[in-house]
Parts: sequence; structure tokens; C-alpha cells
Amino acid sequence: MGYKIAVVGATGNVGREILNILAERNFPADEVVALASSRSVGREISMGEDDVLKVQDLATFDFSGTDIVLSSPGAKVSAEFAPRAAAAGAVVIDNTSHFRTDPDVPLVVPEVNPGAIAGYTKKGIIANPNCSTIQLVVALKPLHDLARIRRVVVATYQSVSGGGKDAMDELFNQTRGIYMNDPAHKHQNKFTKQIAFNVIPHIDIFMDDGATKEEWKMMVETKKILDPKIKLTATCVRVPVFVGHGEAVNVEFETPFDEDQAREALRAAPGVSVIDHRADEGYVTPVECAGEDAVYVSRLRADPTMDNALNMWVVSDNLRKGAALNTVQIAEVLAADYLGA
Ligand code: 2RA
Repeated sequence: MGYKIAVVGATGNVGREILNILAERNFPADEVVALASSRSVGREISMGEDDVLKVQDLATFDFSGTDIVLSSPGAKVSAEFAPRAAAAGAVVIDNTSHFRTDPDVPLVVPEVNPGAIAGYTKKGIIANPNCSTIQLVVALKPLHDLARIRRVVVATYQSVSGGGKDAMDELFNQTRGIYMNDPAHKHQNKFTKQIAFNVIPHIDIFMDDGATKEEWKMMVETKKILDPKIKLTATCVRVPVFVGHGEAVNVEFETPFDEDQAREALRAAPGVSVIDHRADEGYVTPVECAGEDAVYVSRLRADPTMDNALNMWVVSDNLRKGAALNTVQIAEVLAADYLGA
């Protein structure tokens, strides 16, 4: 028996990636429905090489009979439709920030806390973490198991695709405009400053303490997924890269650790690929991780300024492991272990 799947936000960056990953991984689906706002209704959207779906209207869609909803619209849209879909009997796996901190909604990265999926029965909703958190916790989990993490200091280098298709267009058009000396390059809508040939230390809104919400999310989500005792401070930066987030991470442990053991623990961890040759080309950059599933760890080395601390560079495709792939992986565990395949 296969499942009836609905993909909400099917025309967006993440929605389109979800459809392709469902096809790529042969998800056991009998039917897949693409949903979006009324202005996209009737639009045709591809799913893998062979299938084309016609977008239907989320506002009027009847979720009865739908088993799993994979959702990536805006947070306000999720707040409205997800409880409606769950009340109709579907399990919603939601990519927005709306439900992530709800204690009755599990926040899941399958390589890190797959057991939390069991909590879906409380509200019929499972939250997918923020992209920058997902790749970080996949890399932190084996290290935490090895020597208990006390504190993490992270600086992110986040690609524009995290801001959606319009953000990617803004980078493209500004770059072209600057090269062609076209005044239209000044067009700035998604970002608060010019993103072409620049970096912007500001993602999401400012909080009262001066942190941005993106930085706050990394802190609260890491605690919820991995361990509430871990202290984390982040600086999140947007960079002119289309796909793939990079993170420079400093980790302080509670107990002494051995650098080789840390490397081995990361090599053995699910979802992690260690590429670390300490030579030209011996590390991974966002351009190389685009389209890939793994979380790549490079530049692993002890931090000489502190006892029991190490530095590493973590990159991953933010649209795949950071969003769509993680969502589909949650659905795979849900289907296999909870809903009965
Ligand atoms: C970003 N964290 O990169 C967001 C996407 N979820 O802007």
C-alpha cells in the first residue's frame, strides 16, 4: 500500500525540491498532490523526470484521505492550514518556524533524534528545523556522544536560496546589473543591503537582545533537538552564494577529547561526510555540496586557545538536507515505523 501525499508550497524552492526528492527516493506514494496559493492554481510543476502535477488550491483543498502533508509555505499559512489538515487525519511535516518551539510538536532531524517522531500524535504535526540548525546538529551529534558538548560558537555563511526564489533573482540581477553598469542593479527588495559582491550580517528580524531571529533559532532549536544544556551563540551572515550554507564552528567539550577520535566519530556518523585533507582542494565549499545529500565536515582541528575545544567547517545543501531532504527523511521514518508501510 502506498500513501496519499500532499506537498504544500509546491511552487517554492523547497516545495519543488520535495517533489523531486520524493521521486528520486521512490517514496511509497500512490498519489501526490501539489498545493499552493490560488494565484498558482493550474500551473504545471514537474516531479522528477517523468511526472507533471497541476497545482491545486490550498485554501479549498479537502485533506480527508491524505496521509502525509509535506509543507513549506510561509509561517502564517502553516499556522492556518496545518491544524486543519491534522484535524482531517493527515500528519503534517512542516518546514516553517511556526510550530518549532511548540512543546507538543516534535522537532526532528532523523540522524539525531528520530525517536522524537513518536510525539506526532499530540497535534498531528512534526516540525522540520531551520536549515542552518539541521546541518549543525548532524555534525554535533557524534561529537556530543563522544565528549559532551558544553558550548558552541558558530558563524554562518548562508546562501541566498534560504530566502526563496526572489532572493536568488535579486543576487542574479544585482550581479548582472553591476557588470553591465545598469542602474536596475540597485533594485533591492529581499535584502536590506546590496547582496551582490557583499555580505550581510542580518538574517530574519532583530530580537530585543540584539541577536537576529535566525541566530535565536539556531540556539533554541539545537537545545530542543540535541540537548537543552548546550550553550550556543551564533552570528548569521548572508553571502552571495546561490545554494549551500557554510558554518565555521567552535565546539567546547565537557570532557577531554582526542582529535582523531572526533574525526572517526564524525566519519562513522550517519549523514556526515568528512573531507579534510589539509591541502589545496582538501575541503568542501558550498558550490560542491549543491545537489548533494551529505553534511560535509572539513578543516577539523583542535582549538589551541582553549582546553577541550575544536574548530570545524560544516557545509551542506540548504535546500536538500537543510529543508526538503530532511522533510522527506522524516516522512520515511514516519511511514516505516509509525503509519505502517
Ligand atoms: C535562510 N534560514 O537561510 C533561512 C531559510 N530557512 O534564510
